[in-house]
Amino acid sequence: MDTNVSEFMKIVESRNGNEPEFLQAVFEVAESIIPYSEKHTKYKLNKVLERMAEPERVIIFRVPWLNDKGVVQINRGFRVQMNSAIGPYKGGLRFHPSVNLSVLKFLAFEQSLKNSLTGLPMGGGKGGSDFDPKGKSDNEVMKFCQSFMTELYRHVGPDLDIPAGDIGVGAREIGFMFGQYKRITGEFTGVLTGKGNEWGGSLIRPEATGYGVVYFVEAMLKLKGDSLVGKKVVISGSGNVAQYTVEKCIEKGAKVLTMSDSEGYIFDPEGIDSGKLEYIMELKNTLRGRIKEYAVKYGCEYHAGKKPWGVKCDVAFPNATQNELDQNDARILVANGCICVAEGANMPSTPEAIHVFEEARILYAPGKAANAGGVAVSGLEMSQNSLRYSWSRDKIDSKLKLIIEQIHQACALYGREDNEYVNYVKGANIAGFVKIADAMLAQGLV
Ligand code: NDP
Ligand code: 2IT
Repeated sequence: MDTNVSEFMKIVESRNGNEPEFLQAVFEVAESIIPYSEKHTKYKLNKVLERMAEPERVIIFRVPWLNDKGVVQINRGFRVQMNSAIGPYKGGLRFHPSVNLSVLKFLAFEQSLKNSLTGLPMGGGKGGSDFDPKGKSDNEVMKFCQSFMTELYRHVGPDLDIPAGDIGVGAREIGFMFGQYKRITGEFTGVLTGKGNEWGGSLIRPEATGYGVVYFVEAMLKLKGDSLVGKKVVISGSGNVAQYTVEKCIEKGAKVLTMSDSEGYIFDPEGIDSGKLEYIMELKNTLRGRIKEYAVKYGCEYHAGKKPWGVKCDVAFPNATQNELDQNDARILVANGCICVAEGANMPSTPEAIHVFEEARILYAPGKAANAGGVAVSGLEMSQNSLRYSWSRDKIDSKLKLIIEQIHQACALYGREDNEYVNYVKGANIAGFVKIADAMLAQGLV
């Protein structure tokens, strides 16, 4: 390891020793930024990366609520306000039993760089709770969301901090939280994104992350004179991001072979078509069922407790969660001829897996670049709320496509290592960093 990087990491580790996910995210960025700061010494002298690795503010709070049996439940709520150099804090809320400070700090750190890459004026934040919406009634989810917002409302606002969805937080949860915010403050404002279309939401926001990751892959393949037509695609997850990745892949002429959830994956050698996708959307979003039910309905393979990375493919989309694709999975993908990996999820590939992709020189797009479409359309939702107006589907989709293409160009600019190879990790980290760093330098020590 570069000695400057290890010196830097020693300091970060001494302050955050018990936060493995956060340290992993910071290390991945430090590997790109420390060598860059050695050449651009204003960043080094002013300790910009050290400052970025310390959240501006962390809020942790109790969330008490009553379940349907009248039994008292206690969860922990969080909001990490990471960086506001280029705009108000912006980023999703995650409701999942695995949520803790380390996970949310890694997500908020990544979010700051991702939001910078979009070119929109958004700082970085992330929040959530260890609450598990799975198996809860709508009434229980509403009670939890109301209690959560009863504390969170004092820390957020349309010019201060604008949360959105993430794992376990979709249209239903955003609705309940928006209603409670409005009731407490008496204001109808754009305090959350991912709202319903009838009450201030943006068209294309549900689709944006999935569509965006496919647009990013198209841009990478185009640089190689290739396209998605006829490509075999393997996808993990079956939530919001996975569903709209499938939809766009089908539209682009690719064949989607797998989807998964935390219990296993389905392998459909015929390909998931739009009719089957409609069934998955109903199954996951309305019935809140499990992906194995797809295998029963369509008579295909289901692999319990397994991940889909052993299925031979051209393009892989890890779209479920962090560290879901390890070194061994990466080796199998490469050995099976995979030419492109694009992360719909945040940090799904372990550092060792990333090194396998880099050594094999396949196309590899890190989450902060590839999945920025979701927060980009959240930014467009904020603009529409400020204008008190709403734009058409086509207008937003073309803005989304343009933003993704610009992120791809910025990655190619900073990440080109020779004529043939673009290191998208380095490109995304430096392009995201420079804009925030310059704003921090301009604003002084705050
Ligand atoms: P959803 O809650 O809609 O779906 C999550 C999916 O991932 C489900 O299929 C879920 O399976 C699976 N999953 C969750 N946790 C685990 C786990 N520990 N192990 C295996 N599978 C798991 O979330 P999203 O689709 O919104 O988010 C997916 C990823 O995309 C996350 O990393 C998120 O941070 C990232 N992302 C989301 C954006 C958005 O706009 N929503 C934007 C950018 C990135 P199960 O149902 O069994 O839990
Ligand atoms: O990880 C992410 O970019 C998101 N969950 C979306 C954040 C947002 O504010 O739309």
